[in-house]
Amino acid sequence: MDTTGIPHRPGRLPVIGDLVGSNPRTPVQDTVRVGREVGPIFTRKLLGLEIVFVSGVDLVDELNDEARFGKHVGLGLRHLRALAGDGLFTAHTSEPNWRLAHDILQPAFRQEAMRGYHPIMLDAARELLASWDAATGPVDVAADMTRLTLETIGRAGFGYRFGSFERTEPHPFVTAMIRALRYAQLQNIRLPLVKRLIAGSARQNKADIATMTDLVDEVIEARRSGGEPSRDLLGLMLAEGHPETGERLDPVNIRNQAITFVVAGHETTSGALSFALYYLTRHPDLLARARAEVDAVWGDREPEFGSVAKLRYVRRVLDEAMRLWPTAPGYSREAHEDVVLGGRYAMSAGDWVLVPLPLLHRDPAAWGPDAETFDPDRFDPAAVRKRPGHAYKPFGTGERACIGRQFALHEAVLALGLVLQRYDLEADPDYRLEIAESLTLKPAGFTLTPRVRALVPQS
Ligand code: MNH
Repeated sequence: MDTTGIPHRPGRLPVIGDLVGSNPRTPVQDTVRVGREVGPIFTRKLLGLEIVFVSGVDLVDELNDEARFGKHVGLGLRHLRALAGDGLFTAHTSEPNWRLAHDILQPAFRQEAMRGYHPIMLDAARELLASWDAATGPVDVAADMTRLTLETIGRAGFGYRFGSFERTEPHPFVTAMIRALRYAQLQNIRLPLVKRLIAGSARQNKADIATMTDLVDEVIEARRSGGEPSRDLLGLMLAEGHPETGERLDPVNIRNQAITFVVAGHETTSGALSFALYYLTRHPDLLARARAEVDAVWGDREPEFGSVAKLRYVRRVLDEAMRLWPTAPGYSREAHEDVVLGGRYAMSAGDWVLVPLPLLHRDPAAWGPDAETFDPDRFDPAAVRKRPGHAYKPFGTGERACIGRQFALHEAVLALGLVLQRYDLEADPDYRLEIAESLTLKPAGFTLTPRVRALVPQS
């Protein structure tokens, strides 16, 4: 798009653009730094690639208008198509398979469907608790939350156990997935050095994708040939047609969806849990309040389905953690037609911009002067009503918003509640938040020492 008149950081150089001061390992955090200086709309130019970022709540409100804009599959997503094809996350809205799969899978993600996943989620959470019970020292929080969420989506989606808590080395699928995701991300970096690196690992990438598709194909085949029929995601995809037309998903698309759900369905939730635990241990008063709620609502019992949504404060803690560090840190919007954004910035049909969520979520216009402080009370219903609706979008927007939102929230509130119910948590007071960026964000090197509480109150 025509970027004249859109601010950028001072000191842009010919050819390399804003490359000085940007780190390929921390693109999101770099963008946050730049946006604080020159937002609410700005560009960053890295070598030949100039990206427009829109982070102010009023402009984002316009971008979220589904009549004029829609999801853009570009940048972070385009190269993931090698892995996830026309799966829901990476499909173009114009591909018929997007709506077909969306309509077939939607029922599996309604709030009511969570009742069926609840015992499976509990089962995975019990493994986390068992491993923390046995821990004799600090545990790596992000690693263990990732074990938990991977087990949850594997079982709830496909009846498959990755065995994350029994392994010291990650499951081969996970190793392949992490490498393939990194490979896809590197494709966006135009440095000659990086290009050579990618060229050198093309064969490995092919093998990694094969590792993933082979496992998925095996699981599907086992189910097809006489496995127990089940109403999990896989069962639904194999058995159900479109609610109106009866049309079915084709086998390649089912495979793409399976890979999509594993990839999209665990790292984000894991990061959200990890950031929530980080902030709670930094704010003992808030931790005490969250735990008091768990004790009051659950007592010492294992929670049944209906009692999870009753943890209102625990939910707000997660909401607030995802405000400061939205673990899926952005989404892209593409103009359907020629438009003028904010009365000033001309976009032609097909032009696209990126919404960096950590900046939107800290826009003082919506969040006030103390936007950087962690305060779950921002998500009291009364406070929410006072804010513009588009100030908080951790699950994206419109028809392409996250289909797994209810799933993630049920899983995360359940897990955080169980951890608070069972443990006193000791954090390293010297730990300084460091954020690892891949497709998602996570606190790096954050450990906790969990100790089973002396007395879990009866209720
Ligand atoms: Mn999820 C899309 C964030 C958990 C499956 N997810 C999105 C988008 C965001 C997002 C943002 C929109 C991206 C875009 O516009 O390009 N998702 C999250 C977060 C969590 C999360 C922050 C946890 C916290 N997501 C989950 C879980 C699942 C899942 C759990 C599956 C079980 N997400 C998806 C799928 C899509 C998606 C599938 C694509 C939906 C579509 O476009 O139709």
